[in-house]
Amino acid sequence: MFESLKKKLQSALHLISGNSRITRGNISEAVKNIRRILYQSDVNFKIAKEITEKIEEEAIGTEVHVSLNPEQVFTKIVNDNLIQLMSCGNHNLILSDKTIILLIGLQGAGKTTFAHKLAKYVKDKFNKKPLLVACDIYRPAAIEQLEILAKDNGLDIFKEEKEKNVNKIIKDSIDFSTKNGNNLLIVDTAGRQTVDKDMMSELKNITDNFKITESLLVLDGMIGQTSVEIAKSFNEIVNITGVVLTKMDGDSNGGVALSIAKSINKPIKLISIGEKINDIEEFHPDRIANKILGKGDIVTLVEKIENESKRLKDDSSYTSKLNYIKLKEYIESLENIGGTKRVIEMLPLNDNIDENAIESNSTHIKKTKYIIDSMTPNERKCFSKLDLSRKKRIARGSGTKVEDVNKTIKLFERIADVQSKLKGKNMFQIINDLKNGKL
Ligand SMILES: Nc1nc2c(ncn2[C@@H]2O[C@H](COP(=O)(O)OP(=O)(O)O)[C@@H](O)[C@H]2O)c(=O)[nH]1
Ligand SMILES: [Mg+2]
Repeated sequence: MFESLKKKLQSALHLISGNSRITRGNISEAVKNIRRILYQSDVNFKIAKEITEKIEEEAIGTEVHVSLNPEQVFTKIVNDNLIQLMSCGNHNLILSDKTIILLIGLQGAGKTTFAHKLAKYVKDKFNKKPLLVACDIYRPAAIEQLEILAKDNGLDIFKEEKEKNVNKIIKDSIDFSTKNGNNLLIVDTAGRQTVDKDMMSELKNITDNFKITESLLVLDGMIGQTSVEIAKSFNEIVNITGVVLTKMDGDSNGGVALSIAKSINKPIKLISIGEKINDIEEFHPDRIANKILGKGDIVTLVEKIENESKRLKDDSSYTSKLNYIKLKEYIESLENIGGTKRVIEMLPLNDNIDENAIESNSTHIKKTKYIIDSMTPNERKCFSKLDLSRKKRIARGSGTKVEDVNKTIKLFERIADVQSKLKGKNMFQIINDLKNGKL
């Protein structure tokens, strides 16, 4: 996420390094660069001009304390301004006793996929019992798509395949939710290829007739500034309460995330970062600014890890010694968090990351799972030493090579070593200690 924006901005900020003071001269070039980078990233001309003027003005007026270097001070000014740019009202989801969330947007924006992620998110985080309501009645496959994804993820769904009146479906779904004990409705509406009158009047009709808690506009983060125009059109007809940006895992240049709030005066509430059910993140302007400026997003990482530790039921077993069963569970947790690459993205690493090393690491981690699956129950519990003949058998069974098995053993030993040094703490406790400043 934001990879190219991040790289470019960091090099602009480096222009300040080596100077003992911030002066009009040395910041003007950096600011010019930042403005150019923002244009290239699809930030609207006027917004880019305003924010960079503000950054320049603040930087010139800043006295640099002797213990800080000008680059740090300048980075802080850019950081504060990015946060301000993305901030707009309440970024949290509004929930009530009987919440109705309407998902609107063009076809292909990611509404249906997002509906499930949102349902899982409110279920896990707020203990809600969501009901997915199928209101895309025009595409025959749309209801089926919603239904399959709901079934895969154990989510409740309401559909009326023959009904052609969307308001009637919503009314019936509300009645059904009362009987079924659902306290949050997620209404998946029909999109069109472009903004058109029929779609808008259908949406207006819904918002006129029901007490909608949140009307969330789902926008494809890959389509750049066009999304601002789309957002404006939707906002004129339906008073949207927030924005969801999807496909933020792709090569999006980040401009929409930076400028949509200022363009339409509505907050981004959530973002979608992939096609899997857990690929959903809250939108916190400060965390995003940190990410863009290469300071990582430790808070989101810790939250994801905490969710994972909740998911693993037998938490107490984690305090005991490492074995291969636990190693496999760690790996699965890592995958749920988003995989090695995403975890590294969330860490505050300033240096350029070696993409090839991450790739080979990820491949090995996948192999490790197959290798552990091919072990006998006793081997998994580390009750038997892995001699060459056992290694050969495991490699054959997992479709890997003996050297891969050796790599897995090394990985196991490294983790076990770190754990013993940290007095038998598991990785969740280590992260928690880090968060609480205990390590
Ligand atoms: N990579 C990626 N693909 C996504 C994301 N969200 C949705 N998609 C894909 O985008 C396509 C359209 O999504 P869909 O939910 O059917 O869009 P809808 O027409 O608005 O309901 C599907 O192929 C999804 O798998 C995302 O965050 N990342
Ligand atoms: Mg859909």
